[in-house]
Amino acid sequence: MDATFQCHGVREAHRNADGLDAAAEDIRNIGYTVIDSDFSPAELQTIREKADAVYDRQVRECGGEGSLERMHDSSVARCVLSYDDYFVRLAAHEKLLGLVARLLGDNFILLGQNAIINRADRKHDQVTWHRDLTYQHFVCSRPLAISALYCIDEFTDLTGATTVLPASHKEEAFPSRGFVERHQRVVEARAGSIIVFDAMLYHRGGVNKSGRTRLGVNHIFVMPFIKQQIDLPAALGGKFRDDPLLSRLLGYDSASPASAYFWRMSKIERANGFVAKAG
Ligand SMILES: O=C(O)CCC(=O)C(=O)O
Repeated sequence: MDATFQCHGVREAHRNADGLDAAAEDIRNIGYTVIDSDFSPAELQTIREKADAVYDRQVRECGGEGSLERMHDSSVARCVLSYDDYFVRLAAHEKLLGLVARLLGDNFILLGQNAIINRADRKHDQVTWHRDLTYQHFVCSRPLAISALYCIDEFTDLTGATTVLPASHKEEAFPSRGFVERHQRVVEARAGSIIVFDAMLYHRGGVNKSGRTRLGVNHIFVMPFIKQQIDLPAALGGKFRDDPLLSRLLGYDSASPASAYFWRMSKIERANGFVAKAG
């Protein structure tokens, strides 16, 4: 065996059953990995056009882009799936959800889905270091929240690829300037890739010097005791409630019951569902 893979004094070693396990191991250990969405160039183009259309609508809703700039929220189309059903396929991507389940278990919901429109030579508020669970300074032995940033365009140094601080999800405080300078990594990725990371990993968008727009669509999946950025069941007005996978993912099943009676009834319904399935 190659000496670089030999060890001594090791009683416990992690083994991966498949590629998703290996991706989950990357995220647990260094905080991030890159997987392929398998979206075609035509699908990526549709996503670009639809993200622009949602953003234009949101700009009009808020009284022009100047208002969004004043609230430091320009160049982001928020909660895109509540404006266009097409974005549901990004949130419910089978391979992605399989990876998230290896990290969070089966019961998780979508906290938010935002399109990050990084336009060439425009200032973007995502270019400063942050965690996706903002203002949080604790660490946890298991992941609580996983982010999935679709690279709709190629992510390179020139287009303003995402930069990460490996393993920073394991330390409470933001690291020193020297650590940032020594350890920051630019995550270059082909169009159609998904950068999947622990939402507590410090990261930032890059400055886009390519002359072309660089689009990303970010998702945050969380255990359901963490509340959604926007109340998706309310924003969707009941849409997708009858689809068992989407109902759970979009948070219909984790809204707090309105009374002790409804809490008990929801337990009974779940138990009946389980008995029915098991039988
Ligand atoms: O656009 C990027 O590269 C980073 C996006 C980001 O930081 C975010 O959505 O939280």
